[in-house]
Amino acid sequence: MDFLHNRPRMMLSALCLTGMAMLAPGVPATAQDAPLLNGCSTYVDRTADDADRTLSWDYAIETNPERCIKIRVGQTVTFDGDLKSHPIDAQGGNAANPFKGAESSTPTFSFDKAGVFGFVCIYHEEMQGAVWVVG
Ligand SMILES: [Cu+2]
Repeated sequence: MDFLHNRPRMMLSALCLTGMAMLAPGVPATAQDAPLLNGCSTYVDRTADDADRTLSWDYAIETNPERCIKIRVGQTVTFDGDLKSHPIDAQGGNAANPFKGAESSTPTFSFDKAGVFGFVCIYHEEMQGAVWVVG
């Protein structure tokens, strides 16, 4: 009888341990699953300190794998191209998108929060992509 009485408590302990493992401290969800945004599902990894984080910003970006780029918090992405002909704006993803309202003001964007941030050319919707920022 005592054995049966103790069983629910043992099961509860097992559930608690499972829950703690799932919360894995220090690993944000964004570091695990590539986000789907603006046709991006796989991302070129440019998280290394010496990686090239400059995109050729012209019509060819439509088929350039670099339009889906993965970086780390604190890194920047530079758009090398004619920002007057191809002004940049935000398109989807997490809030506080650095591309929001950018237009042709700056070619270099800083990312100080983890998440995914979509971008698009205001004149050509096929020019779009996403920056996946991991912690
Ligand atoms: Cu354009």
